[in-house]
Amino acid sequence: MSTLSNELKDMAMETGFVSIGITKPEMLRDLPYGWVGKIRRLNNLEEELQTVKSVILLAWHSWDKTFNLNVEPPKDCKDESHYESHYFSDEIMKNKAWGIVDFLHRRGFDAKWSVNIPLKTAAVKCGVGSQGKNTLLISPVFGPRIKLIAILTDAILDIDSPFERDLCGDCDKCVKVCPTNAIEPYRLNITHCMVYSAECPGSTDVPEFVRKEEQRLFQRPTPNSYIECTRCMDVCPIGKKI
Ligand code: B12
Repeated sequence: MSTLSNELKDMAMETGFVSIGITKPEMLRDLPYGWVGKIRRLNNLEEELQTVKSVILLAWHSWDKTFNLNVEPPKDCKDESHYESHYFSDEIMKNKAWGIVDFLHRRGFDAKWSVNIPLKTAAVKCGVGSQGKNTLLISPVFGPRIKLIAILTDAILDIDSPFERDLCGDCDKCVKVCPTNAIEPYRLNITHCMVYSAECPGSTDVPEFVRKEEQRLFQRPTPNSYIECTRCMDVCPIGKKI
């Protein structure tokens, strides 16, 4: 393995990431780019970094529920330029990823962190884990209780093999635990997921019963914040003791 690939992997582990995989853009050509519901547009790699030659996928162990805290702008905020929202685990990961991006910049490479590419499918291609019945990326060590971020760079790095195994087997705990029955094995009915309901408060594609369950079940520590539902993550037996 090249010294740079090794150095990056060591650095990522020291920074606090728990799993790192690397792949090249050709492996990610047929990923689900485009709009996911009305929430997010997933960009292709070149839209994120035109010179991209390698993709580094980093997983961070999100061991506490509060990492799923979402802080929204005040409801009466009309000024677009002050319109900010923050998702706690994204903020932590971006900070951690900056160190690695900076290291690549100092070596003369182009590099950028991104949460705008399809991270779960990319993580499978990088060998980090499999997509489970809850559609989340399941690490063999930490289960789905990980968050993902990518670093795109023009450095040419050694690539890892894709993850080939299915880790779920006969287990269907995540399918059964969802209060709104949003999960079929390996497929999510997005508009039935309470997280979608919370993230799209004005959207008309969310059924009334889903809105009601979201209002009833979501924890709201302050008027402008809520903790996203993680039932289909929490129930997964893989890696639960860690
Ligand atoms: C949009 C989005 C949402 C939407 C839609 C979720 C979805 N499943 O698409 C909503 C708001 C509902 C949502 C909810 C949640 N999200 Co979200 N979300 C995303 C985002 C931005 C894109 C996801 C995506 O690619 N969707 C596109 C669809 C097409 O992808 P897909 O689910 O992989 O669909 C494939 C499979 O279903 C598969 N498939 C379909 N049928 C079949 C059949 C078989 C047999 C097989 C094998 C496969 C298969 O093919 C589809 C196409 O490839 C990512 C961040 C990112 N940039 O990737 C975070 C992300 C996926 N979310 C994350 C999390 C943690 C959550 C929540 C737990 C909420 C929370 N606390 O954050 C819930 C979990 C709900 C769930 N079970 O998915 C994490 C997941 C970490 C992990 N371990 O995987 C991510 C990666 C964010 C991050 N930075 O870490 N999310």
